Formats: sequence, C-alpha cells, structure tokens
Amino acid sequence: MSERVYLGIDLGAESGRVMAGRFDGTRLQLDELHRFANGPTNIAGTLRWNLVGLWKEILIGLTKAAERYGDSIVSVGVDTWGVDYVLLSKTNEVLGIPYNYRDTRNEGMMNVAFSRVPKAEIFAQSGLQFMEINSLYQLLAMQKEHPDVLAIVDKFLMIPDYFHWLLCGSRVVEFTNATTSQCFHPTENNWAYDMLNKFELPTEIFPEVVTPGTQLGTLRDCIMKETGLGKIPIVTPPTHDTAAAVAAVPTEHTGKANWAYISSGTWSLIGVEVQDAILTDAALKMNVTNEGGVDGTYRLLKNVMGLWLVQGCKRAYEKQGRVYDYAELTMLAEEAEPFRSLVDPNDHPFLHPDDMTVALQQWCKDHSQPVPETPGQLVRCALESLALKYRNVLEGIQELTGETVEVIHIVGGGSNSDLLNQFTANACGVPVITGPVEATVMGNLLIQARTAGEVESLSEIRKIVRQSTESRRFEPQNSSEWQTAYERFCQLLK
Ligand code: LFR
Repeated sequence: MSERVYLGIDLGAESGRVMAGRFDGTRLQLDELHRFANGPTNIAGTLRWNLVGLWKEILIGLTKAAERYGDSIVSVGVDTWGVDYVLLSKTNEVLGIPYNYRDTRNEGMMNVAFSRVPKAEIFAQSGLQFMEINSLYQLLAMQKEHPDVLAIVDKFLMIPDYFHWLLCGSRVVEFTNATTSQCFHPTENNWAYDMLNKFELPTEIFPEVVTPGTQLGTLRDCIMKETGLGKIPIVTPPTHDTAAAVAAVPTEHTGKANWAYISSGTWSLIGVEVQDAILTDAALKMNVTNEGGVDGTYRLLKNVMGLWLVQGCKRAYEKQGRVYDYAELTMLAEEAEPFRSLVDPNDHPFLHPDDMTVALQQWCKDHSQPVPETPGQLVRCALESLALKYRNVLEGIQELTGETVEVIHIVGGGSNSDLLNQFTANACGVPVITGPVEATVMGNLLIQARTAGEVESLSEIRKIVRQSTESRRFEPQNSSEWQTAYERFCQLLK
C-alpha cells in the first residue's frame, strides 16, 4: 500500500504541534511539522487563552504540511485539553476571550452549584468527578459575572470544536470532550438538559454531539488558498487529548478492566477502560470520573495533579534566575533522601499557586513534616507523592470495578521520566509498561485512518501502535519501604 498522510493538530496547555502521520497500512510514523508554545495570558487579572495566536501557528504548520506532503494528505483533525470552551454569537463572532480553566473565577463555584442542585444529582446526571475547572462551574461563574454575554450566546463549542469551525465551519461538539464538561449525561447520551435547566443555563446553546471519527466537512477555500492544502476532509478525532491517548495505549487486552493507564503530562489521568459509566454511590464518594472514550467505552479515572508540580518548581526557579532542565531536576531528585516529605498532590493549594516551591513547603510545614528546601528534595517529594497517589486512586478504582489491575501503561510525555516510572511500579506493586510518548497524537491520527477505511477497530489501532513504537517495562522494587511510605501517605490524606 502506498503511504498516506494524516495531519494531527495537538494542543496542550504548555505547547502545541502540527504533526503528520505517515501510515503504510502496518506502521504509523510521525513527523513533527511545527511546534509552538502555549500558556495562559493575564488579561486584567484573569487567565485567558490566546486562540488567535494558536491559530496563526496552526496555519504555519498546515502550510509546511502542504509543502512536504501535498496530495498524499488524507485528512486533518484537532485534539486539545478538556473543559474549556468558546462561545459564539448567532453570526459566529467569538463572545469574550476564552478563559483558561485555572482562572480563579471558578473558586467557590462548586459550593454555589451544590446549593442549587444537590451534589449527588449532579453526579447522577454527569458521571463526572467534582473539579472546579469543569465547564459547568465556569458557566455558572459566567452566569454570575457576565449574564449580559451569556444572554447573547448562540453556540457553546469546546476548544477543539472551535478550531474545527475555523477549518471547515462546523458547529458541533465532539463526544469525548463533551463528557469533560460536566454538562453531558452519561447514560442518556445527550446533554444533561434536566440538570442544565435546574441551573437556568440556556440549553439551546449546546450543539449536536458527534462521535470521534465523524467527517465534519472539508477545508475552507480561504485556508486552501493560504496554506496550499487541497480540499481535504476535516475528521474529528477523539478531541479530548486523554481520550485520544487512551485509544492509543498499546495493550493487547480488551473488554476487561485488568489493565490501567496513566496519561502522563501536565496532568496524570489514571484509570481503566470500562464499557459503561459507573455511577454508584461509591463512585460518587471516591470522586472519580466517567469520561467518554472511543466506540462508546468509558474512561473511569481520576485527575491527579501530575507533572504540573514539577513544571511549577521549574518555573519558580526560573523566576529566580536559576534555570534547570527536567533531566537535571530528575537527577537531583534521584540523589535526594527518599520519603523525606510527602504531599497530597491534589490538594487545592497546588492548582494554581504563585510559586509551587512555596506551596509544597507550606503544605509540608502545615502537616508537621520536614520542609523540602533543595530542588532535589522538592522534586523527589513531588514524584514520590504522585506515585503514592496513583496507588491510592488505583485501589479505589479496583474496588469499583471488582477487577484486579495487573499492569499499568504509562503514555504521554511523562513516560519519559524513568524515575517516576520506577516509583509508580514500586508504589503500585505491579509492572509498568511505558510508551508511546506520542499516544495522544497517534490516537488522533489513527481514528482518522479508521474513518478513511484503513483501520478496522480499536484493537487494531492498538496493534498498530505496538507495531510502530517501542515500549519499556519497569518491575516493582523495594516493596516494604514503599508500603511503609504508603501508610504514612494515607494518614496525610485525612
Ligand atoms: C489533560 C487534560 C485532562 C483534563 C485537563 C483539563 O491534558 O485534558 O484530561 O482534565 O487536561 O482540561
């Protein structure tokens, strides 16, 4: 078979890329066409996304794609982080500069929501974990602060849907990302209209929801002219980056929740794949999430604060003029004393602190532990705490499914951290298999290839990922030290 090329636009909270995937029917090879920085911009004390800037970079990437691959390009699709959205007027004007989910307007909005609709009812109608970043609380903050803008909204699109609109004019929301909003019903397979009505949110703004793999349209003429691309189809991947990454986990298992994944990056999303959302009281109590996956599967998982903790330390040192790269920070952590101090990575002070090093230190002080002072001590504290949190989440998830997890697949950029990979195997007591680093973009591209008829099923997608990438295995070590540390960690969670 001759090589066919798919384009994946993959935007993360820290950086974005335009990637080409060359597929020969057996293997997918990636080519990074363009990479650019991303991050929130401070606008009058609020955090916003610069979508125009991102779009400009995407156009540069698409132009490079046209130059390099021309007529071999089959289709293009966009994935990004979840929960954030763009509001369009009737005439497709963007209403307000889209917010970044870490903006402080969401603080306290969960309690406001619970005073209007009971927490258990919100869970029953959304299946989602309670996090103040969810679109629902962002919309409620908007209802309070900007009712004038909300009143003229015609359509709610999530960030990748908006880029699809820019590419082809479609005004739909893709399923996997819709399920991150906490506005989507997990069993009715539609927006949670009853709950949204109770919040007096305008239900007519929520558009049609389409499944991953749907062809949304073809490239706008003006973009063809600007980039040199042909009239290619726009095919929506699983637009939620975590959903795309889970689709590309190279597991051979199917149908059983006996393997777990960690999609590791700014966040660590840890969980299992299930056939139906789990909406029991126990799930509510554990504050786990049911996010939609490919082919109607659900991702039963929990958000753990992830490498954001280390990124925050790195940024804090940079502000002081001390520049470290991740490899240096990891080496210093490796040399530091084990289990000196531990934190609950998911505690609120770590969501958006002014200085992550100070936040970690304060937490340790407040919990009567030695205060981490050096970069090595701080990063070791972050990584050990993450691994212990993974165990804690996995124990809960296994209770919910009744299945024993036998192996953990770590995918995404965080799988490059061998120290965290080993800590994870040690803490959880099961082997860890790492890779691919590029799971998200592979999931994006291979769902497009499936729409083009080149791939048949989710298990074939995973087989192609196995054939295209190398993985590594980490066996658990030092189990008794980690057991003692885990007991200490559980005390700190109380
Ligand atoms: C990971 C991710 C998580 C989501 C968080 C915020 O990039 O998409 O799954 O909870 O970002 O959107």
